[in-house]
Parts: sequence; C-alpha cells; structure tokens
Amino acid sequence: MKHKAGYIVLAGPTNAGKSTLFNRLVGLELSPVTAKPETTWMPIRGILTGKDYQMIISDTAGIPSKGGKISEFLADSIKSEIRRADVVLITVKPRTGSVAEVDNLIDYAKSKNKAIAILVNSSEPEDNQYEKYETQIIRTSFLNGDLTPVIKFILDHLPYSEALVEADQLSLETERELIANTIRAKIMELTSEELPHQIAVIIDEIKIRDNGIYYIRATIWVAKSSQKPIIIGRSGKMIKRIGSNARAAIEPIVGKKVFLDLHVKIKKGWMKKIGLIKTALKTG
Ligand SMILES: Nc1nc2c(ncn2[C@@H]2O[C@H](COP(=O)(O)OP(=O)(O)OP(=O)(O)O)[C@@H](O)[C@H]2O)c(=O)[nH]1
Ligand SMILES: [Mg+2]
Repeated sequence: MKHKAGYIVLAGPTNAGKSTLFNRLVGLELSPVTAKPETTWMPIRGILTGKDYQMIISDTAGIPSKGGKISEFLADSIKSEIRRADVVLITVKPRTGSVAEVDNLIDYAKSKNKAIAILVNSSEPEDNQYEKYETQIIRTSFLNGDLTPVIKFILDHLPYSEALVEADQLSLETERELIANTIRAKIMELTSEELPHQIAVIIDEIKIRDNGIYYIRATIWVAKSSQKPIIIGRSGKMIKRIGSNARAAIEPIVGKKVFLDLHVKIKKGWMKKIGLIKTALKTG
C-alpha cells in the first residue's frame, strides 16, 4: 500500500465516549475520561503512526449547549477541526444528546465535503435513528468493542501522503496542555459540584530537578470564593487526593516521576472575561 496520512476528527454530543475511543485509537491515555459531561475542552490531537499510514486524530469537546462564552470558543474549535479533517467521525450514544446537535454537525461536515461515518457507542442491537443521515454507520463499544471497522473506514478515506509529523511524536498538544487537562479532569471526577465551566487549571512552571523528578507547579482557578474550600477540602484532604490522582495520570504521559505543587486562586467570574478564557483554554 502506498503511504497514507491525514487528519481525523471525533465529534459529537458530550459524554458519548469520544475520549474513551480516542485513547484506544492512539494507544495512550492522552485525553481525560470522566463519567461527567464536558470533560474535554479544546481539541486534543493524538498521533497514530503505522508502517503505511499516519493518523492525526482529534478529540473534541462535546457539543456545548450552555456555558456562555466558553461554549462559543469550544463550538468554534470543533468547526475548525472539522474543516481541517479528511475524515469526520460523529460519535454518538443511542438516545442521548440532542438530535439537532448531531444534525448540525453532520450538515456542517457535509457542506465541507468530508468523508463521514457515524460511530454508535453500543454493542446492543439498535433502532434505525441514524439511517436518515445516509452515511456509513459503525456500531461498536468504544470501551472494549472491535475497532477494526473504524480503522478500516479511516484508512479507506485518508489521502495518499507522506507522514505529516515525526514518527515518534505522540500528540500535537504541548505537555503543559495535556497536564492541565489531566488535573482539571481529576477535579471534576473527585468533586461532586457540577463546575465544568468554572474551573480552569493553569500550569505556572515545569522544571526537571537534579534528581530527575519533574516538578510541576499549577494554579487551579475557581470562579467564586465558595468554591475554594470545595477544592481544598477538610484539612487539605481533597487537594491532596486531586494531586495524587493527577500525578498518577501525568507520569505515563511525561514518562518521568512527577512532583505536583497545586495552588488554588479565586478569579471571580473568570469565565465571563475573554482574556481570562483565552488563558484558561490556552488559545491566547
Ligand atoms: N459501559 C461503557 N461505558 C463507556 C463506553 N464508552 C464510554 N463509556 C463511559 O462513558 C463516560 C464518558 O466517556 P468519555 O470518553 O469521557 O466521553 P466524551 O464523549 O469524551 O465526553 P466529554 O469529553 O465530556 O464530552 C465515561 O464514564 C466512560 O467510561 C462504553 O463503550 N461502554
Ligand atoms: Mg471527552
């Protein structure tokens, strides 16, 4: 086979299992998965390089329905990933998410003449709700199903091309971005508050100490003073748990022992201010 390479995007309703599928495709836990919606923010691009192909796969935010200005940034980022893609995989979970959202995504991808498949996250036999879109439909469990048909669809629709990035590169994202996302997901996982659009993680400093340990200092932004004690927890228990869970998830990404130094800062209403949103989403 002549060498193929290109750009693939996973897009669809929040909590459909996009990041679960993405991590399996790229073979690394690059994109945090939680049981809560709105875990993924800005796109995370992972790279799968084989002998005859290179896939740059983009995991995107679940289609944001609320959340004000941040949602606008996220919606734009999804569209921009679709425009850049050769293959668009619309990931859905039956009977969840709004049909209108899926309609809009598919219309947009069709208007840009992309190869589109609908991936249905299910091993259950399903009704025909996706047949009206007249695209290929692939049903499989994103968690443990057979991904061969997904890989085949991608390969069938990738253009012939030389590799686009170095063979040993794993992601287009910087370590800083991957680390910030991981810490944020651990906060979402551990705190019962529904705060996905009110917490951001900013990496202040990364340095390798003489003993080889990766020292990471990060600040967690909260939007209200009442949120700070939730993150800190009683006698600092919660922030310790966040730190130790995040450290365990970061170490395989950076391939080093990590020391995580976490701080919490109240940034009142930060998610209403464009400048701060850009810093939080790393688009500034
Ligand atoms: N049982 C089962 N659970 C799954 C499957 N795929 C995903 N999940 C679970 O569904 C939840 C959401 O998965 P994610 O991969 O974070 O979903 P997402 O679409 O990336 O969500 P957002 O980034 O928040 O929009 C997690 O608790 C996953 O473990 C599956 O095939 N089977
Ligand atoms: Mg996700």
